[in-house]
Amino acid sequence: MADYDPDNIFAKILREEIPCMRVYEDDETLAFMDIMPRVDGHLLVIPKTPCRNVLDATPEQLTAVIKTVQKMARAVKSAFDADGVTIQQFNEAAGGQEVFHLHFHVLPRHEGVSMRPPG
Ligand code: D5M
Repeated sequence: MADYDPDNIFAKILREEIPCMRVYEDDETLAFMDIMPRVDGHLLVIPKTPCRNVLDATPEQLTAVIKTVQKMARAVKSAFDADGVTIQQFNEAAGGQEVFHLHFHVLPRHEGVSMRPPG
């Protein structure tokens, strides 16, 4: 298992070294808007403590993050009057992960509307 890089982008966001559009935080987690949104309202949820991905996460980190994911999923479904919500999560480069701090994508979805391509 690769190490946690304390200089990854989300660690810098947590240290407020780079800005983000914060939508929610509590003692253990932070939610902010994705800088490359694949649908309107696309946000990310991360733990405040170092964690590379699900493969490295403690039960406490997973519990805290999934509780915030559920809160955010309900919030964006209501705020964007969505028909559903996609929750995505990637682990390691081969699994599609690009930023190596645990994060879940929360995407409000509307019937018949596709996600925009990445990038
Ligand atoms: O993709 C990482 C996700 O993180 C991708 O959707 C873009 C997003 N991203 C990258 N940098 C930022 C900043 N600075 N703010 C907000 N969102 C960001 P994944 O493949 O899940 O690792």
